[in-house]
Amino acid sequence: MHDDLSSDPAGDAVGDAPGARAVPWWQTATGYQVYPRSFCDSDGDGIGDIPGITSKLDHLADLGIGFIWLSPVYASPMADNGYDIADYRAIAPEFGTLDDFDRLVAEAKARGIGIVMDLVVNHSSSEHAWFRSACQGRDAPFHDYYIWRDPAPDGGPPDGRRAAFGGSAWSFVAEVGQYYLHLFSPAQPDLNWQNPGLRAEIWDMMRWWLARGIAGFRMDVISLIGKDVDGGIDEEGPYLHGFLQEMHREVLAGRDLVSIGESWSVSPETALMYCGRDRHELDMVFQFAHVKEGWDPVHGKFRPKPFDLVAFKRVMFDWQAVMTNDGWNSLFLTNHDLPRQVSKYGDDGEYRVRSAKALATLLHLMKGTPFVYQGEEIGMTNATFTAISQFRDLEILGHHAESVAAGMSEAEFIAGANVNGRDNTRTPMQWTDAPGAGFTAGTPWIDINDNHVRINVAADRADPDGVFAHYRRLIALRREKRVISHGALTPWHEPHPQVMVYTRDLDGERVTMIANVSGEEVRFAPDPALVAQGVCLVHNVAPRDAVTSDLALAPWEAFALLSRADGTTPLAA
Ligand code: TEU
Repeated sequence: MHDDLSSDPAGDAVGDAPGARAVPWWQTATGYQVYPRSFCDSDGDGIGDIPGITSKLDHLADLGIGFIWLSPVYASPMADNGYDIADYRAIAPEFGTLDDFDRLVAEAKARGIGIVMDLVVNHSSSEHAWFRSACQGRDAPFHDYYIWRDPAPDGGPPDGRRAAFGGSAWSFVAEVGQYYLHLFSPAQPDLNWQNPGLRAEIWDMMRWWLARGIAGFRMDVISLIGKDVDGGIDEEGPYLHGFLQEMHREVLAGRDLVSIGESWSVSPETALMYCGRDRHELDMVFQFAHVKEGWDPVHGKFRPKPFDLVAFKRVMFDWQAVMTNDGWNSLFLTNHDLPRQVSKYGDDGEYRVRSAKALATLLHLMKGTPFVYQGEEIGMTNATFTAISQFRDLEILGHHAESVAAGMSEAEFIAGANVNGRDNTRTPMQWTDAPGAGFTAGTPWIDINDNHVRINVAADRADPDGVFAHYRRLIALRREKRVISHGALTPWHEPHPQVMVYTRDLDGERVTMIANVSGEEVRFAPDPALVAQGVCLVHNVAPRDAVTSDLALAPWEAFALLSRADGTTPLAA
């Protein structure tokens, strides 16, 4: 949290450089998201598990990350791969045991890596004991832990709310004679945050995980918890910030941890309400404005829009501007709900390696905490499924039925799912070129990408110019150079349709980042104020020791130059 100035996710304080202002550890650390089902299967059942994660910690320690965001590992019927929790204090048997979890925390800590748990508390699973009880009748002990409303006069749902994964957001329970609210799927009933007993249970559960030594929480769809059901406001409702402040008082305050809220509705106007210094709520939010730029405004994600660099820059730079003096940005292009970034924003063909590095460079040198999604560090690509039977995601399957019923062709839907669908990042991690990709000795729960014979951790790490080596460099730069973690960001050449440019300045040092975000060579004349001599910090084509007034940028070329503010070479880089 902001008020804690210690500096190590694993809990053993590491001092800052003498004279430097102490900063929270998560401001110089890079996060890494593990999607347990698809990371590493230690027992051959085709499903990744916790011992599998522990066995790969050296890979992550070599990468240099500071913490793992662990997608849910709790007991769950897995309707939404664990984002439907049946018991908040138990581990799903297919993922392992609490002992396995404690071992993961300890082994990670020994490598300076913290474990950040996914907190999914807008809703539980319909198999949670609370919900089973709640369905027994209006007087049942946990009935009020969920959101119930009477049928409309015609017996139908109380209102027209649609669920994120298709269909009405209300389902009827005959024993109760009422509908319950589920903003995602019927298997994910929304919890009633108005009930103080429910909130107390959640605070207690969070403290229970913190006592096991975790480093913080990523909070699933947290901007939905303050909803005003009858007022029809779900996102960023009137109770949201009161609940987050209560959470801070009850659980987060005074502890050395990181808190990251997921919000699909947060805007530059509301961002500081979550993570402003004086708010005492969260450390940062995941925002999705740049993601939604890639969706059709009417038909949504399954009818993708071509990438528009100018719009992308506008979103990213707006968010940088809002957090100039307060709050903190999260930086990511992908996660388990999004396509692979090299396929979505880069070129997963001829320039796969180079464009993967360019995207990493332009993202990781901004101000904020970067997140790497498993496989991104070797440039893994989207899946290319050809039949609906290959998909596993309930969002894709739910919308398939609705879209086809609304007249979209099967082929168009599958093409859209291959561009923007959630299964793209859920195909198994590609460790080796072996059958099973080093992920499993059994039959994987979802098809492995055929390109694992070429694209895999063993091959990429054996290459000194591989994607992994580039990420490793970027992650080390953030830890080591204060101008990268904390320097002020200035955007340049915002209307340029192919090139992204920004500078970072701190204490007389300047980093200039220039990236050609296209597969063509670009002749580019930087603003005279950018012309400088310097030391190349990172590059993906050839080192450069200057920004000249006339640059010929190779396709997807990206580099960063460290200079003094007056444009001369620093004495020591
Ligand atoms: O995602 C929130 C969310 O809103 C997404 O489901 C989003 O709507 C979709 O991906 C884009 O169309 C979180 C989790 O990250 C996701 O995996 C869960 O399915 C969801 O919450 C429900 O818990």
